[in-house]
Amino acid sequence: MNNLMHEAMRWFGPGDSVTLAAIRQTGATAVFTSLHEIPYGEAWPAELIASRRDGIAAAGLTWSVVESVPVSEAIKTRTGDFERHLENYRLTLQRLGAAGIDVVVYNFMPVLDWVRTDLRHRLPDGTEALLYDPAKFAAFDLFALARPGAEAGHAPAVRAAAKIYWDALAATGRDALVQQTLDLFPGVRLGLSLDGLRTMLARYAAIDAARLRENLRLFLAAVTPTAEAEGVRLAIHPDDPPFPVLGLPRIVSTEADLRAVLDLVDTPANGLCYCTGSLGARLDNDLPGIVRRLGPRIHAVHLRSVQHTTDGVFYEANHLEGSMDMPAVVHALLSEQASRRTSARADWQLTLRPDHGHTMLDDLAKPPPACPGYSLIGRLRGLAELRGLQLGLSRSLSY
Ligand code: DNO
Repeated sequence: MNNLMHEAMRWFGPGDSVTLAAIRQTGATAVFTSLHEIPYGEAWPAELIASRRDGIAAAGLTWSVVESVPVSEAIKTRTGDFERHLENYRLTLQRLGAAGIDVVVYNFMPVLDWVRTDLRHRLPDGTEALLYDPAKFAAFDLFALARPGAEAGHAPAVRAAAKIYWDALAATGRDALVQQTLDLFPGVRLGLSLDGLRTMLARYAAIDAARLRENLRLFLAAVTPTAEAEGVRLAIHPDDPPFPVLGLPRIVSTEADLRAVLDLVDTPANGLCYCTGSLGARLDNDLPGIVRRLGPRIHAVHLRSVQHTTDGVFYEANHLEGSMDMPAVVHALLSEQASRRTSARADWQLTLRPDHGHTMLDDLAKPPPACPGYSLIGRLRGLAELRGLQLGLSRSLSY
């Protein structure tokens, strides 16, 4: 029986230097994409959804997962235009459902999506990886942003290392660190300045984790009935990295957090994007165990590994290497999928995508990809390895 998970690649839309034709050649059958051109908070026009879907189909691929319909800062903070944005979110879900696109990824990370400090960390094999160094991030926080109260967020040893690093950096190095940190918003460049970031952070002054979770509950209560009515499943993406940054609360970092999110509105339409790269940046997350325990609510899958080194540093490893056990994760996902199939669930089929990949081979000489981590060849390597892993496991386990 062929019970493999479907394979997808992320695609950043018509402006992505990685074309649909190239994605087709990787053997993926689907894409995860978004209408990146629509500003956060606005409703997605039905015609644009349909024409993007049809363009993808014309390339021989399926738009199976929307990544993402972003949740605006107004909704996360329940300020300003949030009611209009909620109405627009419902409209977008309705239109996606009507267009037959039924999984929607989103995240509830305040202000920043993911954070890294090095976008071109050279590994011994000559490839380049994304890396997070807490000392460099602390230098950004303490000395560039000069955020009041920043000291409390970094351990003394990290603060000391941050000072040494910052003092040794020339002005150009400092500018580069600041620019890169501000720019790291996947899919969109918000063009933020340090002052712009300070203003955004200020909106969270009165929002702690409990309050943010309540805002998430109110968001879910407002949109899941529409999702359910339209046959759309929502999939929250975990925090990346899975711990508080810049004094902002993070509420989707651990298994207990994931369970709490599912309990906020206890319906299958309220589900998870299971991202091993994000969750794996905490060594205390039991990745295969999360699939075994929360599997039925997983609606989208991102597979990637991180390698932890010393002092809280981690970098993105090859997909089957690093600090996590990818075979155990794929095994758990295949079992989850098999049990869905035998229970005749309509949504039994999972779709995975390799998340990020190293910059390697010819891609090293090309302009940077649409989004750091998303050059083609490294992801192709990841996908090919994951394909072999799934096929081998599914044959030997007779799934
Ligand atoms: C990074 C991605 C995230 C993800 C968003 C979902 O590569 O996994 O940017 O798309 O957090 O909203």
